[in-house]
Amino acid sequence: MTDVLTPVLTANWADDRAWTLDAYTARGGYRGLEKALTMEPDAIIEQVKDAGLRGRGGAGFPTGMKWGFIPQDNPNPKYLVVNADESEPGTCKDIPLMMANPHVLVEGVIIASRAIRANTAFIYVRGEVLHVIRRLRAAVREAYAAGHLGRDIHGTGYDLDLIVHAGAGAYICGEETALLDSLEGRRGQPRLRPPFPAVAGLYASPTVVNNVESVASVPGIIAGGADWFASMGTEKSKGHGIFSLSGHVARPGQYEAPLGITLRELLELGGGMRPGSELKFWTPGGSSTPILTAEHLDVPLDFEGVGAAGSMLGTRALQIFDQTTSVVRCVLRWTEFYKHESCGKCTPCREGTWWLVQTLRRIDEGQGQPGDIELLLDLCDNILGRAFCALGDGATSPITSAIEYFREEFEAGMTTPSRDLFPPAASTLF
Ligand code: L3W
Repeated sequence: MTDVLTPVLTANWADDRAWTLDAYTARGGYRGLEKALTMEPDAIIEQVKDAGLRGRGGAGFPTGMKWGFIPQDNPNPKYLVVNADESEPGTCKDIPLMMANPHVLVEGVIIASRAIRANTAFIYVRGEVLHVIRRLRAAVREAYAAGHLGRDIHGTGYDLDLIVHAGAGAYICGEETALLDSLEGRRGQPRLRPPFPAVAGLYASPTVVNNVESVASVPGIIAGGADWFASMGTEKSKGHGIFSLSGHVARPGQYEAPLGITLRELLELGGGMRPGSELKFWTPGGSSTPILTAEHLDVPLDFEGVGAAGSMLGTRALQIFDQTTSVVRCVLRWTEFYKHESCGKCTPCREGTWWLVQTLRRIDEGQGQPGDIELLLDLCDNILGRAFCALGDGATSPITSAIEYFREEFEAGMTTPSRDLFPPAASTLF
């Protein structure tokens, strides 16, 4: 596996006013669109399939295949919806990408919309990130003024309107069907799948929902070719991806690298652990993915490699924790988040996350009761696969994996508060 960075989406982040149309175009931006406008929509889909692009929002579903599911014989309008509701704990790639390089997303939206024959597209952004919303809207205005959006784009007869929609700040709205409910003006709660959005999505019409980074990867594929994209990464996990290093590392930040790079290699690029810090545990893709430990430093960070290690690549949000961190307290914090964000639609998630917090809290306070570890595992077992959407499953991942690797810390919580074992003052994170 190569150890070099592959800056594509991040290449211009340090440029002067990188977010403007002029700066983006000066670096070759909108060349992919120029090419895509000369291609048949199906040829665009084929190129994305050939590139092997897989969804960058967590699940890794093949992007071109998803576009190919859009039934073109359905008389309803087709829609593209970009999921920009980034909120998985530790995940911080889409927001900096949209701030620094909004036009690569806008360009990707136009190409993807043309491929699926949509005339209306939406970017659904977290309501809290006002600065991102303003920046995206400014980029969209510039794109309209340049003729990249609107009626008869560059004389091709293709029309596209792009709307930047602000959500109201709920983690559940990052779940694709809850997002669609919210976009329709209702309270965001997940819908039963199937039907998948590709068949019946926004306003019951065929809809592609893609993550920001997935869509932003498309201009490069069209301009550079499927072979160029597929030359990076591994056999089944192709291309470049943004890896977000946070926590006890010397230089936290975004590192764009081929899929399949390892945490060991990324840590080298990020200056290693902080002085005095030793790696204790980490998440490969945000808190919904089972934690891993120092044993897993050489696991290839691709969908297959992380899966074989018992976790998920997820959003490549690598949260790094050292020996001063209480795994119990950390898992409690995450579980409080899931309890707070549970939409309440299904009982296993709504009630289960509440019980998980109660149980974890007493272990954290050194007041755990005999059988509490088994109780936690039983609660997780009753949520996993029984919740309405992935939020419930995700909430169990840090708990079951933390018990697998650090059971003794949970056992210690029968008598000793984790603040005594891991004094908060000793940690730079909590
Ligand atoms: C048509 C079929 N479409 C699947 C589509 C489906 C969706 C995509 C993936 O959860 C994960 C979750 C989080 N016909 C289809 C089909 N599709 N079969 O493919 O679907 P799925 O169900 O595998 O996953 P999901 O519901 O999209 C995403 C995990 O990602 N995650 C969350 C990250 C959070 C963020 C954020 O804050 N931005 O991304 C991190 O690990 O737990 O497991 O489009 O419609 N037969």
